[in-house]
Amino acid sequence: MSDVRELLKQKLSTEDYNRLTALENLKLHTFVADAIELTGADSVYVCTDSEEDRAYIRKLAIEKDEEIALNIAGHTCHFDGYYDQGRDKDATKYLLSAGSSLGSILNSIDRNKGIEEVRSLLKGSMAGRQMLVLFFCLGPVDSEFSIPCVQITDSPYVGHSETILYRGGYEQFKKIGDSPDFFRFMHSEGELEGAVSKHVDKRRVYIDLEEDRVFSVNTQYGGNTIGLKKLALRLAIQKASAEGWLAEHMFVMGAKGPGGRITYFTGAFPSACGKTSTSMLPGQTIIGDDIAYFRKSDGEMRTVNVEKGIFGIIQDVNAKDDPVIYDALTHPGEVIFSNVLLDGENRPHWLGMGSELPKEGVNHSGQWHEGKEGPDGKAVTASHKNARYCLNIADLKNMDPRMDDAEGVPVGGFVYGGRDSDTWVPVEQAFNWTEGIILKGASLESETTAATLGAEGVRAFNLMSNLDFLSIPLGKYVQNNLDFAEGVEKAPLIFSVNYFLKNKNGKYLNGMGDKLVWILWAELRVNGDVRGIKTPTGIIPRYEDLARLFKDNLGSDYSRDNYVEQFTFRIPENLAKLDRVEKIYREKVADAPAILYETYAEARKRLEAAGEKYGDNISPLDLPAE
Ligand code: SPV
Ligand code: MN
Repeated sequence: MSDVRELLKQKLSTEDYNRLTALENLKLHTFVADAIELTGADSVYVCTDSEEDRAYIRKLAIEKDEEIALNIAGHTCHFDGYYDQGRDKDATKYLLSAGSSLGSILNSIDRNKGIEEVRSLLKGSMAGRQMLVLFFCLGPVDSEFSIPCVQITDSPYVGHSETILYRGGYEQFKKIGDSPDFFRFMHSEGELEGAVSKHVDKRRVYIDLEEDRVFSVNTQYGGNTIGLKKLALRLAIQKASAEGWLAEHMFVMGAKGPGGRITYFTGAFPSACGKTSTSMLPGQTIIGDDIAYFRKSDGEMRTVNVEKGIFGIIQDVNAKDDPVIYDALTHPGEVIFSNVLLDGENRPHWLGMGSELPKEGVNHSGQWHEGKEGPDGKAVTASHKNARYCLNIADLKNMDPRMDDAEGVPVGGFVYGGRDSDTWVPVEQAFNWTEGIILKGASLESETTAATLGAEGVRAFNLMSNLDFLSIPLGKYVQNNLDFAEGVEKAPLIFSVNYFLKNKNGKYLNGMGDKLVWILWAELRVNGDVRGIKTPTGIIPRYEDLARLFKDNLGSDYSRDNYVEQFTFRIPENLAKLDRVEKIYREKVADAPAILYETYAEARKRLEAAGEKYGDNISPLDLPAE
């Protein structure tokens, strides 16, 4: 104890020392002292929840050229390196001790070897730099959901992003006293070239499940560095599994029903598949767009947004399709843009923003002009496909008033969706919780996107859209989801949605705005207001209910032909999908629960019987009423 205090006293200014030791937590002090010794930081800044401290981090980000001030007050732009534009799945690994295993799908490395490797990369990485120590809280503060976190980083951009994305946690740390129950994140961007990480080939994100801590080095991209985001989700999934709650890659939004009724939905979509825009549907309210925790209390399933801000994909955000975000991105307020195109007057531009793009400017590749090729010989688009914005949900006009409710909000429905060009209908309700978790969530597939490094457009299995973040064996995770409805009086209904369905000629069958109607139909279902039509795998809407919802909410006439084309049930594609996912479970998920195979077998029987009766493609008009 005295050694740790001694080192902190030597390295910290009196003020920073007093701030840190006002939190009387030995595990915390030891973590900071170890980081100082390891990284060789010159000085340490201990950030409290005060506005002055946040302002200091913002200023530092600009002074260090990690952010550029833009021409609207409060707006800045950050660039990540050319090869550092998404989550690096290959370099992200769990540190596992001999004898423990997470199954063959999850990426891991021997714990001792991994710690040694990542610590050697972190060694001396902050020489000549100031180390930032920041405190946050996952979930609302002073709540059963709260998880206090400490982030160490040498990147003011990472620190700044976190002050936007997470609730302050310095005061929360005062309340936990000497408790060891918090998450720790240590990040260094490593050696820089200009203002970007130089050695991305030595990028590492190592997750230590035994110690609830994560090391990240030689990278700046948010998904690899912002500890409280996907790094904490991995720790939270393990913690939730041990404690009997759920941590999910889900938005939380309020859908408005008749008479001003609000029904809360949570939804899981792989990155860049419409998750944020669903959480922001026009006329509805948002609680969160990315990560939700779930707990049960008094027979009710309740949820909170783990975050308080959005780190969203900017491509295709425009005044017509995403008016609420577009408004926030074009008015004064705190916004960090990343990997967009800046023109000569420091104005941000991005693909799909609804206006013509400049022919030249500065982007993640440096000076850019139309037709430019990157160092890898690939055409460089004006903005990167995974370019993002980071802002406070409180700055959006549609924030739900219960955003910070320490008790969470009751969950009416779960929604699972992916990029699926040929199988699922636009919306379908599962027959019950078990079928929903297995046939919808656990069977989710999606075509890959620019949110992760690597090839795009490849159909990939991604259960609950949470595969990238699972830190427990897959079968156990599915079982936890199945069990979670136990003791809940009215289990949420489970829906699948598909915004990406195409016809046989490759044309999208739906407009971007149609998702509002699917969610409002789900809202009516949760409240028992409309009847439906039975398919082999669930319940789909009747034409007349959709026609009314399209008219009332989008002012459009929804034709019966469109309905029939969109909701024609495709038997061979649905069977092929079951074959694909079942094969993955059989070959790669040793602990898959038996009920999963039983449910697949039942669904297959129903699909085959329907195929025999009606043929391969079944018009919804031929299917029986519920
Ligand atoms: C996602 O990719 O799912 C995101 C952004 O929400 S990241 O922080 O990269 O995970
Ligand atoms: Mn996400």
